[in-house]
Amino acid sequence: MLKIYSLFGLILITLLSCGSRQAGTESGKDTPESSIRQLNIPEFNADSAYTFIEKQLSFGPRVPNTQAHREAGQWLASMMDTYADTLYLQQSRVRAWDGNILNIKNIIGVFRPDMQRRILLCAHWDSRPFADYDPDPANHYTPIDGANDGASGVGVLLEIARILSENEPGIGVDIIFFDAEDYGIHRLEGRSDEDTWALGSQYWARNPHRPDYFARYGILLDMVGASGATFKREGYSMMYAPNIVRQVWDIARRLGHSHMFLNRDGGYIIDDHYYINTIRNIPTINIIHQDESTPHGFFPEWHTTDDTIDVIEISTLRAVGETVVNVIYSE
Ligand code: AHN
Ligand code: ZN
Repeated sequence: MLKIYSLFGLILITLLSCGSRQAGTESGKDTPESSIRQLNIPEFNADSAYTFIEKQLSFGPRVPNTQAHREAGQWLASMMDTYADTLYLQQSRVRAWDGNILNIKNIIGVFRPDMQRRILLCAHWDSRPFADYDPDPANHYTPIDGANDGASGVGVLLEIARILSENEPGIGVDIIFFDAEDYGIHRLEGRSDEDTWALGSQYWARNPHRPDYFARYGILLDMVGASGATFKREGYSMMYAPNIVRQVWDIARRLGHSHMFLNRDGGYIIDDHYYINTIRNIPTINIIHQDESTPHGFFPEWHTTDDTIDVIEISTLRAVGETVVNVIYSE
């Protein structure tokens, strides 16, 4: 049924693009090749992405081993199940830095499993158990909503999953929502143990959903929804996947988003993409909001109780979503 629907969509797109080419000829206009191709790129609905963020927040902070986390995980899996051709749920237990054993669930949607050529898109779906950068010390062990830090990337990717279900891509696409990215060591522990972060992606990188899994490249979205967001060329992305950074930033520029996708080098961030690069050898970039004016280098509300829906701006979601959709449908 899904295949028939996709084929119908393809025919419809072909008819539409023929129609517009004729219109251009009739009016005597010389329609450039690029704008004909542009017509075939589906529209990213940023309002829909915003609604997906609100829904994630409605469960409460998505901290591993809590009821809100279980319920949010079930909802995300059911959404992915309606959009993807194949759903994989990867459940495991991992040991966190504080000794807690976390029940984690990576949620994986596969689009066009028939295709050998694939790309990987990912974000983390958990939220941080402690607001350790909150200006009020009373909040330093309070879980956060993670509207931008977590939910924004997932919201954009759920909207992209919806688009993929209605517009068959020319390449296989895998969307992974990683768990337990943000359970990293508390700031007040006074030591930086980098492997305490990104536990879900570390698990997946060592145990991919298919043993022989490979993708040509990957894109991680982290903190992609705040007002005034700026995305610099992140260090490990440039180390492992410089051509992908250039390709994505170039598409963003052509779409008019150069005020967000800056041609400047940012810092090196240990994040889910680090383990995909180093353990699975899939060149993967991180589109992540970096801000030099804050003490930690991220958006001002990072790891505070103020990372709520109020920090989210539709135009940021649109810029990132449009860019990734264009990357997918240019393949
Ligand atoms: C480190 O602070 C080592 N990594 C930050 C990765 C992160 C946290 N992304 C979102 N929250
Ligand atoms: Zn975080």
